[in-house]
Amino acid sequence: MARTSAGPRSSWWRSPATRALAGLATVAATAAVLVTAPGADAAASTLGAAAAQSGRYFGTAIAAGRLGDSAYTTIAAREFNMVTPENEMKPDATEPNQNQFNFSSGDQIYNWAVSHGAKVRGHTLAWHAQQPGWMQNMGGSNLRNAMINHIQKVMAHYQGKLAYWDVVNEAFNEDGSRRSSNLQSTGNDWIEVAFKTARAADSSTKLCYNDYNIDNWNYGKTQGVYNMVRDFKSRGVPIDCVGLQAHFTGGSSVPSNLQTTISSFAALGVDVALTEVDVTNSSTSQYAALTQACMNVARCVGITVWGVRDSDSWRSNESPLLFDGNGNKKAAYNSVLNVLNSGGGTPTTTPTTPTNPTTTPTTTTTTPGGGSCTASLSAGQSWNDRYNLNVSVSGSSSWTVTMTVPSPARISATWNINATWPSSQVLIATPNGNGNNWGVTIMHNGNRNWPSVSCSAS
Ligand code: 9MR
Repeated sequence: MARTSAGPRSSWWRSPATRALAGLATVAATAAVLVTAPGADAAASTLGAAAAQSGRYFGTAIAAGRLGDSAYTTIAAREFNMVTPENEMKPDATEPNQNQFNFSSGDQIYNWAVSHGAKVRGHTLAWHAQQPGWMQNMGGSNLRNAMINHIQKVMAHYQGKLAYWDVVNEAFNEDGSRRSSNLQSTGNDWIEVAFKTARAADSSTKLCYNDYNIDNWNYGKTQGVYNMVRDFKSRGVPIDCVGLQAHFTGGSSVPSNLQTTISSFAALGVDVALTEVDVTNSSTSQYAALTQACMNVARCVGITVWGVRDSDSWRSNESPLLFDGNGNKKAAYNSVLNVLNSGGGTPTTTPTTPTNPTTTPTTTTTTPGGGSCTASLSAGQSWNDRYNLNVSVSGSSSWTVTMTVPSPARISATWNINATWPSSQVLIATPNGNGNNWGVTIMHNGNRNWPSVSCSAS
């Protein structure tokens, strides 16, 4: 962290254009060094310094309870220039009793971070989980007002100090609809109220929406969040950034279209960050791929891993971080460092609309009554127990698709259709007024054969 703590530490804070120019300057300077001083080490040797070369940050989650562990703090201070409190700025920590605030653990982390040259990312103000007991039992206008008061008071305490705030966390279902919660029950506008309250409370910090499983562009939840951000930007609701948690643990892995997701969000005019990264068994190829995906998008501002050593991880049994339990650098550390040192580019394409499925493994067309339609399937994200399929219907806009999954597989979720269920293996889908691209989640229960589909136009 020494390299980035000298002088004004604002490199990752600059505009993309400025950062791009700085990147060119870095290349020029590096070339000059190589000519005049052969053998000089042009590559940065820590994650934070390497990321700073392209104007980005590299961060970690920090737990207050571990700040007394010198092995932990030595690594954290050396490697990272952004810090997210793992639990200490969540509502149950900061407002344990209504309107009585406790910032002791949050401040401990904040003070440790800034004294070691790191910035801080606040996490999180409004969330269905980790609410204090008094809030869990609330609803209606009492809860709405309590949420507003919480945001105002917590942001006032940290006014002017934090680089980013996760204003709202994890508010969507896997199918792209809103997650039901006491906050959602106060009205669908609760998220925009949270962001407007946050902007009024502290205009100096960047306001983020943060969620998991929004890494795969062809996924209902990703599209749900994307549509919300697009809507907010079009209506002037203040939002500055989107955090892709990027937990590639518990059976998920880095999707091949991660860069498309990042660049698509960025094209809406928000910063994008990978905010809680971990990868099962620290796959070097997956760590390199996610780092490269961020580096390839100018507005991907940084990457945060969700803990320092494997033993610090919420999923320590998957050994998903960059340092082992003894604090040694793992192979994945080097793969990330190498990609960071290779420099950042800009995306060649910045898609602004969802990509359509590119493969059509199953297509069936029927033409009753003269109309015709075609249903095309393509694979979406998959996990150990389930997978998603995207469906695109072309031809008539008045269609009925019948999908039959092979027993014992079952369809567990759908998005963007009106659905009826003649049996647990059969889905009948009709348009819900939201276009012709939709999808399903299938629990395969051991049978991974594709479902059959037929399309009927009327
Ligand atoms: O890592 C956090 C763990 O210590 C807590 O017990 C848990 C409780 O909800 O939250 C973990 O952090 C979560 C983060 O705040 C939001 N995204 C998912 C993270 C992992 O569960």
